[in-house]
Amino acid sequence: MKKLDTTMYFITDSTNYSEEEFLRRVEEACKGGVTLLQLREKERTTREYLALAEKVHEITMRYNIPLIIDDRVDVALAVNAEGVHVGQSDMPVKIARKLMGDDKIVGATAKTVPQAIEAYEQGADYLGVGAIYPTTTKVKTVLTSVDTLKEIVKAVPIKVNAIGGLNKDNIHVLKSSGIDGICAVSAIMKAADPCEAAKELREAFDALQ
Ligand code: TZP
Ligand code: MG
Repeated sequence: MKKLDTTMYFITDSTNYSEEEFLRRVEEACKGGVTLLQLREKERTTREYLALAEKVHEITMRYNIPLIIDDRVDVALAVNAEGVHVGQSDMPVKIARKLMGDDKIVGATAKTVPQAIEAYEQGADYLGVGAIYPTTTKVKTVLTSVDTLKEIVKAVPIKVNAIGGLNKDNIHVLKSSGIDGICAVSAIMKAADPCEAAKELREAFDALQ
């Protein structure tokens, strides 16, 4: 059975960290109650992505947290990660699903209801919807309104997470949106204490339910 709990979805960004510090932060976040972790690397060569993915997977497996690889089905398969996440310019969900098989997690980015329905119909297990707020993380994205997020939640039967600029002090706008969880990069990655930050974010999300 596929284990999929998207409640506290931590997406990593190794920019500006030594590998040692990056891995330490990843492990601290794992201790703080992250339920799903995505390795997201935009600048690395395939070989570097692979090497880092292996190291991150060693950590996530110890904490029983599924590892999702951003963009790269080949890297996900090579390290036997638990899943892959594809955006609108990446491998289509249908092909990612075919390559990954039914036992793996396939997640997709959706910014509109039609994109959400298409991703669901092609076999996505969850959707990341946003950006809800402007973000400082390097990403090509536009803002998605909370109203659109709510429409997406109603339109598809799979898990839906909000993403983009989210932190413990601003997620109240997501109350009653029906989402399954939140995705965060900076709020955890750049925190003085990533373990505490993950815990606090999770508590703030749980308090909305
Ligand atoms: N997709 C939409 S916003 C975003 C991605 C990958 C980045 C979210 O990063 P942060 O730091 O949590 O705003
Ligand atoms: Mg992508």
